[in-house]
Amino acid sequence: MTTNQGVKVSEDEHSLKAGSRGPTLMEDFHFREKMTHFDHERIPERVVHARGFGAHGFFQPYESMAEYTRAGFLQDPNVKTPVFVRFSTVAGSKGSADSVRDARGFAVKFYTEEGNYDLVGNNIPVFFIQDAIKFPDLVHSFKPEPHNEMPQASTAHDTFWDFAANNQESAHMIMWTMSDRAVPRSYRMMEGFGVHTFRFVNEQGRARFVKFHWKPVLGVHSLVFEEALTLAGKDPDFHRRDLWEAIERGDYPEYELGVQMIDEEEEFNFDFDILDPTKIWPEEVVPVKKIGKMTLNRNQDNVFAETEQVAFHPGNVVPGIDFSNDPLLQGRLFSYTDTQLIRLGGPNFHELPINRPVCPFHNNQYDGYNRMTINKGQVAYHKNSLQNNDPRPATEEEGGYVHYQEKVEGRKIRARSDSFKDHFSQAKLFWNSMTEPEKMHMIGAFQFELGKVKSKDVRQQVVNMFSHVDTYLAEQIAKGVGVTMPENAEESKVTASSPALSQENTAKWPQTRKVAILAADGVRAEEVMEVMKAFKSEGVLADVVSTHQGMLKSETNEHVEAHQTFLTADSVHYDAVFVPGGQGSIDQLKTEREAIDFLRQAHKHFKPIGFVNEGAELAQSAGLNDLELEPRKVCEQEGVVCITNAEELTTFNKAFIQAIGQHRFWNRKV
Ligand code: HDE
Repeated sequence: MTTNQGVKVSEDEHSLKAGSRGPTLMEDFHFREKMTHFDHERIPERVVHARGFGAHGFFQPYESMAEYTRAGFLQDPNVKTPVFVRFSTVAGSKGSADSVRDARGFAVKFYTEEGNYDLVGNNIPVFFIQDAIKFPDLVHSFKPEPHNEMPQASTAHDTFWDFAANNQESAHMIMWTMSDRAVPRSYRMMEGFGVHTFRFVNEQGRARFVKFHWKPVLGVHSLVFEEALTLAGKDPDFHRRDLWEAIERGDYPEYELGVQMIDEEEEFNFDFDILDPTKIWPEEVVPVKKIGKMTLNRNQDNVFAETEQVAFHPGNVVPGIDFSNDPLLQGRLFSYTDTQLIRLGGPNFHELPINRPVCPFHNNQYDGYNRMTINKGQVAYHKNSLQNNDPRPATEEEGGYVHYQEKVEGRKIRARSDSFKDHFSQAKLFWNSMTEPEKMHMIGAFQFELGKVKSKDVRQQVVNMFSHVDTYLAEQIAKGVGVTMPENAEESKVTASSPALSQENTAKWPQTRKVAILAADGVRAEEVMEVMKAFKSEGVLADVVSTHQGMLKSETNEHVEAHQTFLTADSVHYDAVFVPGGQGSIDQLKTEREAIDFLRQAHKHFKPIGFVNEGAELAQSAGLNDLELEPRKVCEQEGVVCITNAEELTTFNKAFIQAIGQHRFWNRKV
């Protein structure tokens, strides 16, 4: 151990004192240095997206995209580009819970050979507002209210909904934030979207409009809201833990990069404005072309140095990727550097290890707080003769970034295009695309969020607003929050739907799902072992949860290890529950309230449940049978897999693992 000056430290337990019971001495430079550094350990948290977590990985294209873009990292399927991803919530402070209802940030930094490219997206493809000048207002409305700083990490309060009702361009995004998308099961099971329209520009200078998508290989899956609320208390780190552990295990999260492209000539061929960030390009109208895959395969070494100090900026682009005139994007191009200046204390944050490009970089920018580069030489200006005009700009052929020469003309005016004025058609498209259970979740979300709003007038305004989207939805919200439907309410006439918007149409896999095995002394060991073996071969994870940790004694005196207890684990930590047989085990579990609650909750949250032999008796004690007296009635319910004869365990394993892959059984009556 040394001081920051490199002097070896001989003692780090006691400050220097005048006598062992005397006062501390000013000359204790080691104490002063240690304490001063500690006093300055915090930097301002991000004004939005404060709570986040990152991981390293790489991106590899499937094929050359030369026809569409000259971006170097999209040319050669053999080239792997390193990436750093930071996932985040938006509204909460740095110490808030992971599982709250919110949009999630999905920001990717590609360290390309041509410089850093940042795709700073969200898990929702649209945004609340259409013009960046309204961003401070939006954020002030959803952050805790200024007079009492409540509530934390939640839009369930008056000011947010007051903003929504008085800025109705937010309608579409609110539909998404009230949907299951806002309570993801895992960062590994979320889509990502660039949101804005960007441009791809190829070698010949031809441009196309482009939107970016990340599609998780594991599919898109969510928590139920009650689970998210419980997790906020039981495990505020739920999402970061899930990501960290998956990478540690070698279950590397993968996301395919997709692009939607529109030719410049087709810009006006749609019934929405393609520059409007409150609109999607429905995938059924403009297909998503999958062009590559990102794999996250390395956890960060130090969260502060990486997650906290990483500085994203939508303006970090490389040749071949350019901007559009989306007024939200244009404003973001200013905001990100500006915020880093205050957050990271000066203009040299690009020199921090996590932000440094992997290619060489040089220019005439000098000095400033925390300058790390030691620039050499006499000259710091362009053009010069003293240094042979070095560094000099690169030509386009040499890879110099040349902005796309879009022709622009117009009067200076503070206004929004009329083509941005339809706020309800795509909100309705989203509603039409949901399955019944998804719609029910949304109604519940609206009733919860708006139910927390104290102003009846604001609640009424919101119902009036959503009556322009869908009558049934608005009626249900009105009913839940004690206001009335407006007279002459007129819902959107849109009847189309976009199946790609429903999570029910997503990929479904059992891999990396977590199962709780409920057991106690007397459990039938071979059932546990055999099922666990089958889980392992399918990449399903399992913990034995019991009344105590350590070894359980099985029916036949073998040992089964309990990894968790009913105190350390909760059903919300798991995707499924398995109850093996063994009369002794079941008889004991029947008397344990926590075991009963565990099972009841998993059932209520629509999770797959497996019972083997006597295991099903626990369902009876948990009341899963709708007060039916027949214990095996539960086995007829959706997503409940049972077996009576231990001989048939292979059949059980197959059916149960398939059910685990289904994620949830929304049509189960609970
Ligand atoms: Fe951001 N946003 N944003 N944003 N944003 C920030 O930059 C801003 C918007 C997004 O993990 C800030 O470094 C404005 C849309 C992510 O570090 C700030 C507007 C989308 C992250 C900022 C938007 C995003 C941020 C705060 C409206 C989805 C976290 C701290 C014009 C496409 C990045 C920071 C990370 C962070 C400004 C709207 C995504 C203040 C002005 C739309 C993922 O600069």
